[in-house]
Amino acid sequence: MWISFAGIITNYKDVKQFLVQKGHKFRSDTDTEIIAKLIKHIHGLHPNYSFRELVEQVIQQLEGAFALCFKSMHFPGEVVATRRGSPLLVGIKTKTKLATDHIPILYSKDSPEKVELKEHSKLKDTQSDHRPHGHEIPAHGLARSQSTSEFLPQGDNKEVEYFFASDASAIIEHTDRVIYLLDDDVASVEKEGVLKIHRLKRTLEDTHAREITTLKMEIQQIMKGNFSSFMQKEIFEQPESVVTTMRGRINFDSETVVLGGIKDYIGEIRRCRRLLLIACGTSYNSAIATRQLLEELTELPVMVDLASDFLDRNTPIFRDDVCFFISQSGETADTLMALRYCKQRGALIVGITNTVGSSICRESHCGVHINAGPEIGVASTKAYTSQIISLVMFALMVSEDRISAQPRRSEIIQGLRNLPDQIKEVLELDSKIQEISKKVFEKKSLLVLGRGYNYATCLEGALKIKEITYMHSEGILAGELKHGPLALVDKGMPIIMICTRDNVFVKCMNALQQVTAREGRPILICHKNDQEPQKYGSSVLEVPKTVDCLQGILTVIPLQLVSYHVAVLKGCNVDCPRNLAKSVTVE
Ligand code: UD2
Ligand code: MG
Repeated sequence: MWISFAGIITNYKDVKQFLVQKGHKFRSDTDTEIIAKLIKHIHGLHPNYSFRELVEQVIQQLEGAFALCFKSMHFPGEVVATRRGSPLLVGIKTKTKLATDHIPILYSKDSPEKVELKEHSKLKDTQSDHRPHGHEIPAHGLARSQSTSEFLPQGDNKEVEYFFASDASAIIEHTDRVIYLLDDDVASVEKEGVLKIHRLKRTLEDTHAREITTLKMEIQQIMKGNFSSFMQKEIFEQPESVVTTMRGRINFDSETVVLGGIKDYIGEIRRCRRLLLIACGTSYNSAIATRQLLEELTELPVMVDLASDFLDRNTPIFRDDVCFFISQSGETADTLMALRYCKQRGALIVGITNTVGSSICRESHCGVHINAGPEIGVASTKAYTSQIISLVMFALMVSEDRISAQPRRSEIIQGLRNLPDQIKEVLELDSKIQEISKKVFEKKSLLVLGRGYNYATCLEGALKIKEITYMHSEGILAGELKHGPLALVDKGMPIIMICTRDNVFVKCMNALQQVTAREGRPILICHKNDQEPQKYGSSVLEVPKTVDCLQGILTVIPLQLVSYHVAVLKGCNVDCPRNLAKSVTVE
């Protein structure tokens, strides 16, 4: 059995417990393995089930958000794929034209009843093992052969290839024709290469067919070009990606900002009780990066939460709350579950996503597409800077009618205008950063210190380093040094410290002196030509000065590059860090 899996199975413990009771042995602690063992278990009980029926049984037992693709030596030449809450598409490649641009949905009317895991003795009594196979009723009442055979390519060359992926960019080099599957669709490729899409139940809003879409994506746009990895390419794309995030939304001359996806809700947002920003990982860091500005310009209380912790706490949510859900893919399972929790309680749901048509986009009341372009590297880089810009634009839009905020707004808008050129300048530090990376890549650990607007950069820099270099790294708030972390500091401990001229500069210098007093020799990220902090650093990375609330965009890029170079020096796979892509093989 071969399974490719993305997502999260929330009832994994229960299913595993059941399977252990039934005598199954587990080799790993992954949710993928329980899926493989579960299908094996059901196959053992019902050897007559088709591959597709087995998968239908399996997904009825699973809770959570997932995309799954199955192959088995018991069913050679067949593939079954399905999704719920996570994206999945089928790419179709043929030599000749397809006869149709739709594939009808088949309803598995006579499918076996759901296997009861708890009292599985019952399931032996069900009729299902003896029922005739394949009572599939197409939506329009057509006979099965009639409707599905239309799907085959025309002409003599009936050769057809299928690709299963969660993102079109993974298959665009092979074909530009795809079908986007919906939740609980089960797609199966059977003998003779016929593709069928089944659903267990017919629902009212169902469309009875899935359209074959032709992608218009530019191949160059998503291929690596001259870069060695997608992550490197995406770091270097940032002068352009920040522009596409702002395009059509900011008028730099009239100093106005309009987010088309939010403008109708702005009145409601201004009247709300508080703003909540909920996300995971890098997206969470973008919320930390913009919280202070949101508080300043909206004058509302702003809560920032990690989605998993938010859910663990059963946080009270009110109808007059405005909840932001930030996610590059728009499919992050915890964030999506937090969204549903808040939506149920009547809050206004705002999505900040990079993926048009994603679950978060669809389930939110309104939102902003960050328009950073496809991000393929697993470690997020350009999406982070575009998320920050999107939230900054939101703050600017909400505060448009506050006269007292005009000078501040104007300063920020001009800062945004200059940002692309300043990012280019930061990227020129690349070879210097490569040299610095050579000094730290064999170390065990790397601390990243800063405070104020740069605190988010510390968190995000440390996350990048952990994620792709497997080195221990911690983002530490400089104000917390004396409450514990200072004990880590000595002359052997690698430290990066961010110290730019803003309202916490003096406090930062203070922390810097505490570090050097313990013989720490930090690598400094500071403003160009700023002598004062530089004398305390072992090496210095100078970045251009911008408005305090945008400075984090310029200070995070050197850390993205540090993580990239350290990963390359250590021989790590930059685009696919270990443990973070979920795919296992079970016999
Ligand atoms: C829209 C078009 C853009 C261009 C522009 C012209 C799309 C996707 N965007 O961009 O191509 O034509 O108008 O003015 O067609 N939304 C959510 N949740 C999210 C993100 C977005 O509900 O997480 C909604 C949003 O409220 C809006 C729609 O999706 O109704 C498009 O959002 P957008 O940010 O792409 O909107 P806009 O006006 O910048
Ligand atoms: Mg929506």
